[in-house]
Amino acid sequence: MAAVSALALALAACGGSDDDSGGGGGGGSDSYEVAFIQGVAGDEFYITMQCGIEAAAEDLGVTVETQGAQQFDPALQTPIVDSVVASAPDGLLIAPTDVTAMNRPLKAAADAGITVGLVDTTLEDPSMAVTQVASDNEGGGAAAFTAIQEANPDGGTVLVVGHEPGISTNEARIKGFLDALEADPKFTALPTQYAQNDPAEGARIVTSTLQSTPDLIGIFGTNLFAAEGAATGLRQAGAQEQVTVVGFDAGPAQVEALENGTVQALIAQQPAEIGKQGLEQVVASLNGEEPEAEIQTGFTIITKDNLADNQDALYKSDC
Ligand code: T6T
Repeated sequence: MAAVSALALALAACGGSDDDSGGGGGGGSDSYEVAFIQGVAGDEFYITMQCGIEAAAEDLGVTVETQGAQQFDPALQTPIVDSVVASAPDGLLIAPTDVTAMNRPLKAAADAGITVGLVDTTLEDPSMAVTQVASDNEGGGAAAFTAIQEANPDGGTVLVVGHEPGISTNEARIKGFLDALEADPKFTALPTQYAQNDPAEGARIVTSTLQSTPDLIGIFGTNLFAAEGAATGLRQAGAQEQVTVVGFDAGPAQVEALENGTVQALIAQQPAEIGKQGLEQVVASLNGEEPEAEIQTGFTIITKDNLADNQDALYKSDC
């Protein structure tokens, strides 16, 4: 497997505002109750975010309760939002699972007087939220292409395995990747396919693509489940030597795939920081301060070679 070059190995604290000075921590937050609704339960990205939120809540003297549906599905997330609205917390932090379908329930939350903050994902109309905190998703997609490009200077055919249409991060990462790819005529992208957040579907997509496109040289998995599935499919097809895989996120299964050489680079987000800053901004707003409307956090490109130095960037399975 061609190695990812030193340039691609560089830490990419891209676009990241590490400035956490804007708000929160003010007095009077002792009695605030904030609900955190994950995009999906059991996903190490959101577990790590929960850890960041809980640590910040302790510092701020805020009570936080976390919930998440069993699947990324607005039909499952909506009743959770509705029940949170009925319980009338002061604030709500949420990673909405669909850019359109989650608008109505979140508008209802804001109309009920709940201070809403968006973490990770966004909406078509996020105007009901006082703050949005997310990674530089387009930048991460572009960095994923650069890693594949540098490992394959002669170019070739690549596949994007997306997580799910309708989730804002899916669209942004694919856009960043394809915009960068279009600038290099040596590369061609196959039509994007979607793992639907199911690693088994990601694996199936990759094994069938390798049959129809045996000269495939690169795969971009846009989230934890897509990347995990891509790595499994590649192993099943015995094509690890031929294909460079770059995946968003850095959960334990992905780190294992990096260690065993199936995956060449991971774009690790900063979920704990996203959660912490989201909570700080919601509390700032509750305290009558002006919250930051948009905060973009950075990412780290992790490879086998720099893994030991980047243990802090890996996601957690529990706090
Ligand atoms: O990649 C993260 C998150 O940023 C995205 O919105 C959905 O998938 C993850 O939770 C990883 O599974």
